[in-house]
This record gives sequence, C-alpha cells and structure tokens, in this order.
Amino acid sequence: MEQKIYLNGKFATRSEAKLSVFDHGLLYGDGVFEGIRAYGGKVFKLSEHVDRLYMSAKAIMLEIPIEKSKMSEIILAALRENNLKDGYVRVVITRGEGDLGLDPRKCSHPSIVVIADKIQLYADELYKNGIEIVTVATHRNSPSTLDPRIKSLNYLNNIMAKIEAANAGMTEALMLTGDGYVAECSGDNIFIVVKNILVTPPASAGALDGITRNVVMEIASGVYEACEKLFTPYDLYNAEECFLTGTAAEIIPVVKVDGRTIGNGKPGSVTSFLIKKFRELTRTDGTSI
Ligand code: PXG
Repeated sequence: MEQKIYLNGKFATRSEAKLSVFDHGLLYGDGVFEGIRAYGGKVFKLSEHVDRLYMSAKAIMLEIPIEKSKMSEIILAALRENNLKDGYVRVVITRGEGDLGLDPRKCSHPSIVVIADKIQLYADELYKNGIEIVTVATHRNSPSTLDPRIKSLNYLNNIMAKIEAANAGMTEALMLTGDGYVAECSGDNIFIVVKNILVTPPASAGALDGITRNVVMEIASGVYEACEKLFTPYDLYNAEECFLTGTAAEIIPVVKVDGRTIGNGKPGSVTSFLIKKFRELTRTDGTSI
C-alpha cells in the first residue's frame, strides 16, 4: 500500500501529494515544522509538539488556518491511515503559494502537510556504546538573527554543520553560540553531567526548547539536580558524562568529543538511568492513535 500524506484538507498518495513550486516554503524556507514520535499505538507528548508548532508559527506571523485540536486529530489520523503504531510524524506548515518576492502577504493560504513514516537515526549498538561528535565552525542561530526556539524550515546552518561533521567522519556536529558557548547539536539538545548534576544550555541562548530535553528534566527531578547553564567545550571535555536528546535521536550517549574521551569512555550511570526511564515513559505515556 502506498504511503498516504495529509495535504491541505485531504489524504493523498505519496506520488500524488504535491505543492506548488511557488510555495514560499520552498522559495524562502518560509514555514515551520515539527517532528513527533508514536510508540506502541500512542503519540508521545502530542500537545507539547502542537503547542510548539503554533508558537513557532506565531513568532514568524504565520496563522495556521486550523485549531490546535484539529491539528492533533490530523496527526493521529495520519498514523491510522498508514497503519503505524510506532512511527514518526513530520508536520510542515509553509507560508503557501505566492510570487517571486519575499513579501509573505502575497501568500494567502498556508499549506499544511503531515507525513507519517518510520525513523531510526542511530544503530542500536550506538545507544549502548555511545557516539563520537565533533565541534564544527558553523554556529547555531543566535537570538539576534533568528531565535533558535523557532523550529523553522530554515535549517541551513544545521545542514552545514552536519556536512562538516560528515567530512570529519562523524555522525553528529556540536554547534556553538557566536561567543563560543555550547549550544546544541544539529538536530539534538545536549546535556553534560558534572558532579552528578545535569547541565544543559538555556534554550534562549542558542538551542531549540526541546521536548525530549524537557522530558529528561522531568525524569531527573527528585533523583538528580538539573539546571540550565551556559558552558564551554572545556566544561564538556571535563564532564563525567554527556548525552544528546531529540525526538528522532531519543537519548543517545556521547563518549568522545573532539578526540577527548568523556568520563571513562563508556555511557555513564546517569545517562543509562535516564535512557531506561525514558523508554518506560514512552511505553506508558501518550495519546492513543
Ligand atoms: N535541536 C534541534 C535543532 C532540533 O531540530 C531538537 C534539538 C530536539 O528537540 P525535540 O523537541 O525533538 O526533543 C531538534 C528536533 C527531522 C528532525 O528530520 C527533527 C529534529 C531533529 C532531527 C530530525 O524531522 N528536530
């Protein structure tokens, strides 16, 4: 059965689902998106993802033409249409069809695309053994240019970072802020563990306000101290543990950064605890498809 894609009010087959080449999402990267996971017939943190989608849209003055509740229904329907109990949903809202000029006022109808699919970012053994990452020259967006909390269709910095990492033979790129603090990776937030305290950079300084990041903070509460604080690569090199979080990546341990071994070079006990608790939560929590 061919994959079914939701496009502007109805489901179409993958080969039929098409947008105009005059859509400003394509011409200018003018739009916003979300990536959401379903586990065992339940969508994880659905309302958090939908809320963030509408906040990103508000920040770029794009009015999504349907209510949040309808958006949630469409996301669930996309999974049902494709018989997916475990999957990945990509919601894309573009500014819509306009003309060859930046002016978004020429685009009268935003486009809504919802793709339900599968995803596996890293091989299973990397979750056990950890990954190696590298700091790249491309900086994360700064709040003075494009607020990093906007999950926009403009991912070129992140893509350039990914290319730099690939050129260095690594899968993931560590991106810094303009003044040299650790921001996040190309598609994941970052945490370090220092003296048993979890530390992650503040989202307002150069990171997406990640939903998995917030889940980790919740899981940790009552067990480990956790805080948002700026830190530099020096702090990272000397941390006891490091891991990345993201809807697609989930929680992945990092054991080497720029050639420096983190801790003893194996995923640490705090990271392993969080992975275990995260997996339990994704199995029990969520909105039924
Ligand atoms: N930082 C960035 C820049 C991201 O794009 C995250 C962190 C993690 O946030 P969540 O809320 O997912 O915990 C993201 C997540 C995709 C895709 O292709 C999307 C992301 C990451 C990787 C792939 O849909 N966004």
